[in-house]
Amino acid sequence: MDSVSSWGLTSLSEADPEIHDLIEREKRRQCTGIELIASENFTSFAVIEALGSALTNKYSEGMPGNRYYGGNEFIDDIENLCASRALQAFHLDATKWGVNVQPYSGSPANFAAYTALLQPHDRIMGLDLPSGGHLTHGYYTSNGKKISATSIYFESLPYKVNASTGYIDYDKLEEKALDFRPKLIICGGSAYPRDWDYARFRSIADKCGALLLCDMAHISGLVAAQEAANPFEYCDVVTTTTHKSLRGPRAGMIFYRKGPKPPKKGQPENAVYEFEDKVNFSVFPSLQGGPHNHQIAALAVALKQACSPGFKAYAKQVKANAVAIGNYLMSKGYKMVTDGTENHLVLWDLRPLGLTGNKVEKLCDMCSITLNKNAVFGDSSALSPGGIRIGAPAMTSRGLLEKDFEQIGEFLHQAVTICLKVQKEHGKLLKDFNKGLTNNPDIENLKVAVVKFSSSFEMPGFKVSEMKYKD
Ligand code: DSN
Repeated sequence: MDSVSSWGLTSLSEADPEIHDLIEREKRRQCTGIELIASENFTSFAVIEALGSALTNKYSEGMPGNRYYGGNEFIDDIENLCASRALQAFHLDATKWGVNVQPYSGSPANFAAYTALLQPHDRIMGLDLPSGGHLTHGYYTSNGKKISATSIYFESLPYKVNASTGYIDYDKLEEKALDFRPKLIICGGSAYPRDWDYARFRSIADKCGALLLCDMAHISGLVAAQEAANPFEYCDVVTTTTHKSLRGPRAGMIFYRKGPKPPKKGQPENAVYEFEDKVNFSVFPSLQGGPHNHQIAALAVALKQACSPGFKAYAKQVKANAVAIGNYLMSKGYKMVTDGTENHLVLWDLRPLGLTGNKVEKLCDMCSITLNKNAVFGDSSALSPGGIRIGAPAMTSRGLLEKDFEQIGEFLHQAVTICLKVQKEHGKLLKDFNKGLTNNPDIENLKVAVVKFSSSFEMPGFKVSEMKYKD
């Protein structure tokens, strides 16, 4: 065998220069670009340090104090600390709420929650993907192709946004729910720029005897900072990823009610919530194996940070920045879905310009602006969505304020202007449009301006001075 020091103690740059180099290139991309993907963020050095720790070595199936392997005394402490910080970060009373911090990420958390709450083929209703919902809320295509396992194993009927306002059509949801009688209603989405009327969801769920689950993944940082309506007030179960506006590692959590149920007609006296065992059993052994303890420790770190006054100020600024960029773009005459935002993102409807999300995403990528094409309600083709989604969490983590987001709005205005010019000169077909992108001086000039702008801001998570590629 090789000596331990030769295989086990060499640095990444020595052990695997290829991967090290690619990581360094990615770090440069992150520092020099403008990151606007609404589900992304830049986490802290402390979180990254915990992620890259010896905790990755340990197996610990089961729950703290009740594991299938030995050697878990510190792992138990870490998981218990993480869970108690999770309750604290979301202002929850430990006698009324519990949390499982083992889900690997958001989609596994959602499937575990459904497995805990539902039987195969039970009915679910979530916001349709083209309306801003998420795949794991029961997505299938309009021609019936079941895309998400949540529509393969459960019977799903989506609700939608109102086509002219872009807001959730609560009246239609109620009408559909009363006919369909779902066992579970899911609120929360991935591209919805408005807050959620949880009281209305609860009332609809109660009318049809459904449980109410909120997937707060996108807005969990805002919820923790009390900068968004509180889903815990009305929902039975709340799931989340932890790497979006919460700014933690990639992981997931499932919160569930516990303790006595409030008295209700037709319910036995002293009834208690029975989610705890079901959720824990569903995460392990039903769906997952060993928890990712490095993620759980990193999440504990992020949750500690989320309890700080600085995080509250951050969440406020995320919202202010999203409003600032939305207003700037609307002042240029562009159409934002719902005419603005109440959270961390804006959804830009490009259809009035005759552009597609694909084209704008591609051109922005070439200018070091990272965002994603996104369906806008009423799109005729799912393959060619008519909008782009713009999120504020990541760049706000780099310290940007409203005026900086107005500058980003100006860059986007320039990008769209170039797109229109290329389309006019080369044609609408993607293959013709693409020809106009190569060696295009407008794109090159915009990229230079974007890189100069972005490089002037601080970067959390790693030291720019230690990067291999600095420009
Ligand atoms: N991929 C995430 C998003 O972009 O919204 C959701 O899982």
